[in-house]
Amino acid sequence: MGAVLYSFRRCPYAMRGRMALHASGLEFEHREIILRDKPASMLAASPKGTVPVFITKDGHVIEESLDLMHYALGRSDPENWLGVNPERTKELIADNDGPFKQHLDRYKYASRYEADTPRGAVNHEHREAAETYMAALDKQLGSEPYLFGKKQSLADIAIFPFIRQFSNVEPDWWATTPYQSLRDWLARQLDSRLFLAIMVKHQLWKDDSHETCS
Ligand SMILES: N[C@@H](CCC(=O)N[C@@H](CS)C(=O)NCC(=O)O)C(=O)O
Repeated sequence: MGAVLYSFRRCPYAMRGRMALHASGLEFEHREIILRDKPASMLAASPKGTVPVFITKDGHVIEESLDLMHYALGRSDPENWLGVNPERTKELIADNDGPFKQHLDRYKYASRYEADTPRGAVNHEHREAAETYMAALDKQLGSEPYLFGKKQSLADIAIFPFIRQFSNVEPDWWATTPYQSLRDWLARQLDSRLFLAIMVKHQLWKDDSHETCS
């Protein structure tokens, strides 16, 4: 069997994995899933039930998006994304995946975290708390197009899908924020050929419709 990726189109973790796979040129079969109905074959490979899940052609299971990025780029990294400022990259991604993501979830899905909060409500305290990270990224960008200067690297790719999610909660508010460099950076990434390529729509994967008779 060839390599397989289980993915969900709108998941920011899956997006970063797909971008690294795309950049590396590795071949794999894309299996699109929905989170409320995960295929048994995915759960058999990775019982923790999150996407992305990548199964290499040797049957090795990669179930963390950052591991997948490192795996793919470790195979082939034509633009040298891994070589750029690895220490600072690690810090920026840790801030994203840790405190920023916590605030993002609590801002966007307030009802999941607070009793008596209507579905669809947002929490502006968490939006405000998340802004510390926006300000840090904006400062990191300065007047450069990417986080580490003129060249895109792992940090940009790993982080922007989450900023996209944040910016989409209240787009009118986002448009008024003072983080001009960050807003330009996000717009640049969303417009990129790489992002458009990994956002193409796939048919939903169903285990049973692919079973063969024997
Ligand atoms: N640490 C994981 C997190 C992946 C993750 O949480 N993905 C979400 C979707 S964006 C998921 O699959 N959640 C499971 C669910 O909602 O059932 C990674 O980096 O790959």
